Amino acid sequence: MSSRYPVWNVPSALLSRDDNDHDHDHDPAPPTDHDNDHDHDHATRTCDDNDHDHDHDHDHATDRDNDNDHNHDHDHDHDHDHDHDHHDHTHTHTETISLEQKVLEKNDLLAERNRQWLAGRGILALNVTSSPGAGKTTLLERTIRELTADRSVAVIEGDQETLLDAERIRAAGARAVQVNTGAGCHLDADMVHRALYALEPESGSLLFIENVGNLVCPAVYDLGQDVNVVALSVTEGEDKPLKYPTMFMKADLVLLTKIDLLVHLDVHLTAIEDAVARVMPNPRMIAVSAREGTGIDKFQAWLTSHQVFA
Ligand SMILES: Nc1nc2c(ncn2[C@@H]2O[C@H](COP(=O)(O)OP(=O)(O)O)[C@@H](O)[C@H]2O)c(=O)[nH]1
Ligand SMILES: [Mg+2]
Repeated sequence: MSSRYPVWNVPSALLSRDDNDHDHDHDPAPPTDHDNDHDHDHATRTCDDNDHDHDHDHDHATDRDNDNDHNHDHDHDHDHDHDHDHHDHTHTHTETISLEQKVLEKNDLLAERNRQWLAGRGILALNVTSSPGAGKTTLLERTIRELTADRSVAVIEGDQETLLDAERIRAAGARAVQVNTGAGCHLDADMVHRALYALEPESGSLLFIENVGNLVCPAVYDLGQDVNVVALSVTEGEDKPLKYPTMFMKADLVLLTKIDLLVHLDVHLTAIEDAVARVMPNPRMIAVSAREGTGIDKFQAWLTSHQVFA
């Protein structure tokens, strides 16, 4: 497998079968009716070129049948003296939008199936997003270690590369599976579906889905979660909610992390609260320090208030 393809770093101990061939022909994974061999789907994913090369290929095949579709793209002045690939210009704005809609519609369908499967088992799923390094994994480690509720915890770890976060979560005492997205900048519903197959979270458990560190792409990909938690660290400054409003608009909770560092920064808590309140429809923010333990009890109380039972 080429390195640009995603690596499904599923530890064999967590697999319910001996092989890694995910046929999806039995529970516990949510049912889907799509082709489950998705390696090709996730190749060359980037934030701009969202996904699903097979869809592109199909569109290009159609274009080759009717080249006249794109003549207008080549009518521009060619005075410039550098070479470039004219083929790039064949993607019209309209085509890009309709492809994105198709991808998102397919994702939404799979996400809804994940949601129903999780709800049927009384599993509360939380999509945890943030910029890289805001402190998501550290917070989850501390939350797992101090969990007072009588619920088991399972974690899906999303990163472009490495198994590091899943290893940290297991060391903290919870089950974890790592999903490596390769060039991709977010998890999607199919990745979560496949991770659920490997993880087999217990009925009634808490499922944290730590998304790829990024405040943009993960905001538009539904995974089937019940709630969205955004971690925002004080080291990111006061303006991130205003600059990346989509993520905060969809958040059920903002965890303001690393507040032990506030004393070292020229950043004011009230300014962050104000920015969050301006973009979040029902502002709810808990200030935490995973290093010192501040606010972890409040986060636990918030989790308890969101418990769902089968
Ligand atoms: N001072 C301080 N550092 C923290 C805190 N939480 C996380 N960090 C540090 O921030 C860095 C990134 O944390 P990590 O949990 O890996 O972030 P993630 O990328 O969002 O999962 C690490 O060096 C952590 O030790 C905190 O509450 N206080
Ligand atoms: Mg992490």
